[in-house]
Amino acid sequence: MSALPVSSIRALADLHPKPSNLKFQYGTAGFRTLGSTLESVMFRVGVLAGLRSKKLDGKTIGVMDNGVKLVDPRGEMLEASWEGHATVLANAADTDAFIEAVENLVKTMKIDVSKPSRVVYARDTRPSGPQLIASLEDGFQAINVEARNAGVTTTPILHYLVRAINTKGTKDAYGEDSEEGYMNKLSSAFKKLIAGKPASPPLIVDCANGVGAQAAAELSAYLGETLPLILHNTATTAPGALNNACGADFVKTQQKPPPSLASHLKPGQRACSLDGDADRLMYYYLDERSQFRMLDGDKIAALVAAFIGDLVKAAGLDGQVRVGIVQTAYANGGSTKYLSERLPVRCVSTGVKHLHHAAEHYDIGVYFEANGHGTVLFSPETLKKFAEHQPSTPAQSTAVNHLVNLTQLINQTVGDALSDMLFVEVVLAHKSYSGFEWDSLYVDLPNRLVKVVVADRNIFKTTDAERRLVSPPGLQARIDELVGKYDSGRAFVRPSGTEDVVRVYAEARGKAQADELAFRVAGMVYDETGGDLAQRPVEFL
Ligand code: 16G
Repeated sequence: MSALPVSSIRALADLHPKPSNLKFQYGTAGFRTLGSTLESVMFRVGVLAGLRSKKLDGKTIGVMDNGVKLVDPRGEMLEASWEGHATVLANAADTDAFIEAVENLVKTMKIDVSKPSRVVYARDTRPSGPQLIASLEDGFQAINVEARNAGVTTTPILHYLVRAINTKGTKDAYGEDSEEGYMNKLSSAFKKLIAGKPASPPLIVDCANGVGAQAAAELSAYLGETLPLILHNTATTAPGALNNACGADFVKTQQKPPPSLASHLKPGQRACSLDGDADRLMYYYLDERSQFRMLDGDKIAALVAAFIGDLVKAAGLDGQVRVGIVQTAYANGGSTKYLSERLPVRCVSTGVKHLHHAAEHYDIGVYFEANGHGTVLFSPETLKKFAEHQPSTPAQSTAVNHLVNLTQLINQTVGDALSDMLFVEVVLAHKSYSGFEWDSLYVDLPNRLVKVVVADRNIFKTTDAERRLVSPPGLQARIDELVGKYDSGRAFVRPSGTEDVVRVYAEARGKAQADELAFRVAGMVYDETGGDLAQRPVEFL
């Protein structure tokens, strides 16, 4: 077993010292902090990615600079146990401490450092990208990683690439390992799925001034006339434009379209917003009275899950292929009711990794967060069933073909706004739905999300997929008592995984009641932390 190249690690680590006043944490979506403070983290992630690859016998690992995320060989998010290792490495105070942490990791994880290590990495369009990538590349160099630069691309495309690289030439080959391969795979599946359907009117796509703009433009060229896309907010190089008054998060939290679309959106026309890194999707339209109607992750789940369920039945696979849904506590009660009357539904903690893992337990697992992040997973056995199924009628044969094409259309590695957008368009075309019919599948309960700035969010501990508090003691009972007074009332409190705040969600039969419930619970949360009522720092999302 050869040894760690300590002197090379030392020389390069010295170039990327950790700022002494900062503490980093590999959280729900990687390391998230300002790009300007991430240089040392990038370097260390480069080393860590190399070690992870060595541990997995030279399989290719992905690294995305955006939030700094690692991607495991099947294109999934980094295995949870390694999040802790990432945090330890990132927080080592100086070069000596870092080398010691690396040596510890190698020892405890029994990593054979003589194994090869391979990484594919990409960045988004933010100006901090090139400098961060240079630090990452130093990390690769420090332990001799065979690194492939995938350039500027979206997070979901990087996830796709990782899986494509690792499955190349095997029976599980996922697609050609290039951005063109991704575009080809999605667009050709889309064309097969909508063959014979009337042409769709153009779709407005708000690209959040992020990297999705580039990918959407490329995809649009592959789709041609089959789906005319009108791209907006494509200013990827304008400083400060990313997600500013546009993008999926803006639409979801403000419950209105980006102001930049105001003069373009006509009543009835479909529009959607990607988020900055193109892993979340929100649809919306203006009704005949020009009222904004939002079709969020819950509505997407309802639309696509029912479609898949119907195809499975039509294919004659009912009873053999189990379709299930995974949501979080943020799913609107209206959607949960609608879905659970049709299919099994599970609720898990917030964060894609929780949804993804739960979805793997179904033959076909549909998962979406209300915020528009989600996808569909087909188990390997299900793919085999599709391949071996002997349809007894032409209708069954068509349905199986559609299912197979869906497995090609859907990015099964992670939520992918562009892939999800194509999927939605397929279902709308098959059902001849406009936004209105889609929206009418169920009615959302009015809801309100509030965030509370507290002294220490760590005193808030939850159970039951974050739906109930176990700490601070007694608070949940008081919330329950209050919620009981509201018609269709529901509320929960959880500490954010990405910000130093506690979030309060409430829903009720009427809008005023949902607002009131959210504020009263937020007040309880704030009082609990011993705040001054007069200066209660409650902000709205
Ligand atoms: C991250 C998660 C997202 C989750 C959000 C919750 C991933 C890739 N992203 O953005 O799924 O909804 O955090 O944020 O896992 P919060 O904990 O601050 O409410």
